[in-house]
Amino acid sequence: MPDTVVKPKTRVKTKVERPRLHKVILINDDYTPREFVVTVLKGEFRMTDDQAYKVMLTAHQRGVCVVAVFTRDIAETKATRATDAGRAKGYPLLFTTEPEE
Ligand code: TYC
Repeated sequence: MPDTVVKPKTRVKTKVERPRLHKVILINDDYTPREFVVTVLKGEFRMTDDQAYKVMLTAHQRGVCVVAVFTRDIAETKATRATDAGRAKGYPLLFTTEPEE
């Protein structure tokens, strides 16, 4: 009689987690012109005039404002590009990133 063949009952359970999102944060300073901040926000973050103005004003009044959330790579790329746009004009405009809780 042939041996009983026991088939393994192991199942592979694939677990996919959403990538953590990262905030892009606009930091206020005393030198960058308001209008320039608005222009950068519109160009890099595809905001309307209204949205960009509100974000700029919030950073101006409170010190910082969350601009948007993205996956880490995109958040870092956009923050760098937006910061570089200010530096190219000699402004201390600064965008940083931070992981969402
Ligand atoms: N505080 C700047 C000014 O008065 C304007 C400004 C707003 C700069 C927001 C940076 O993130 C900023 N000209």
